Amino acid sequence: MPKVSFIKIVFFYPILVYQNCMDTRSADCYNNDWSNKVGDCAGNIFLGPFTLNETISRQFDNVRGARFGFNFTIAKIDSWDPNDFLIVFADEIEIGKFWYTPADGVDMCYVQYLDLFAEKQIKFNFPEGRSSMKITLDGNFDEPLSNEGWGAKRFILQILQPCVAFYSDCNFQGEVWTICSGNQTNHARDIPFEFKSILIENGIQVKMRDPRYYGGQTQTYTSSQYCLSSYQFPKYKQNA
Ligand SMILES: [Ca+2]
Ligand SMILES: [Ca+2]
Ligand SMILES: [Ca+2]
Repeated sequence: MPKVSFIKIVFFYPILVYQNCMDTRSADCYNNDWSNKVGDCAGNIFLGPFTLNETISRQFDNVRGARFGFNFTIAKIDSWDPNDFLIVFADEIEIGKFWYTPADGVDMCYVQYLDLFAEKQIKFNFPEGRSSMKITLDGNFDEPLSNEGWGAKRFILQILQPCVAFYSDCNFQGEVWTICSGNQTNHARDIPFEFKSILIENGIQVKMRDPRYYGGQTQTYTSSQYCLSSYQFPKYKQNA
């Protein structure tokens, strides 16, 4: 057995984190985390309508990535105004802003003003040090629901550039050290502390070996490790 230590991570991506309310009348559109308000536009259900400065949001925990994709279908109900928009946030970061013109849409439902469903695909970078995000849809209309409203459905969250997070304490606590797809060669040379827990998304393999641990055998982890007994690399050497 060669006397080397290494960490090697095999990333498979994109990783699907979440999808919800995908079909015309999906049962999971009802009473989910975004909103318990469900509208129906000519048989197509959606979350909403919401208006003025109402928001809907959902918290995602234990997600690690440097880059994400968020897709959803926006519904614009009963508006032909040029000054109304919807902003999408990931935590405090604005990741999308959507405006429509008075000519967008056709009247399909509710009162006689224009309605529209449109798919949106957002790709965005996210700070590597975070392990959760709150996605918020913030609708900006200046008139009440009797006049206009926003809705949304077909939510998909994917990790486009996944990361693995190593922690100095059990249960993902303490200091954090991150390796992301695309940067592992640079980062794996300087391991800063003993690992007590590792956050690993589905589909990622983390391989570690050190002559002093587990008889020098390679350990392969394919799911999160909540409390490792001990794994402190003295120094990194390139995989032999
Ligand atoms: Ca209006
Ligand atoms: Ca309408
Ligand atoms: Ca308006």
